[in-house]
Amino acid sequence: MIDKKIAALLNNQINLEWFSAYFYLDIYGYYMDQNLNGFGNWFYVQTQEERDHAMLFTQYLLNNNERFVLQDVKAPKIIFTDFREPANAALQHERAITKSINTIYAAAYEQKDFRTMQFLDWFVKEQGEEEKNTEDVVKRYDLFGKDPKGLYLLDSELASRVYAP
Ligand code: OFO
Repeated sequence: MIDKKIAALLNNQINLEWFSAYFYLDIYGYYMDQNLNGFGNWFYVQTQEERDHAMLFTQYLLNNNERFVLQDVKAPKIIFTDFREPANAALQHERAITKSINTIYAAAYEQKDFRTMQFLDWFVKEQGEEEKNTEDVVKRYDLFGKDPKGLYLLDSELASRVYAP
């Protein structure tokens, strides 16, 4: 049995994960429209991963006899004016998601809800990886992206990312 407050936080996280998927799908659209298909691919994979995260939260709630309640997913509203902005916005977004996961973790810790803490351990690690990977894209763009050849090579590199559930 999960504490109601923790169940509500977990339920809210479903929405945040779907929003993350929407957000990255929007970024995918931006880069594809700019013919940066490698960047697009990188964010398409990211979209798929966020959808998977949402599903993990639904499953966890169901496995613990909690019916999840879906909420409206906000439409991403950012207008991007250069190639760096979407990647940097993604990095800021990942940092905010890390905070949200930490908030649930802290609530579970307070309740001695070790099961939820163990479930969230995977997300704690995942957020560390996602922040690092997204930051790498921003840093590599800063290093190579201003030069057309560098941008082409970076885009080609990002094209090789594969979805590996
Ligand atoms: Fe769901 O991991 Fe990123 O946000």
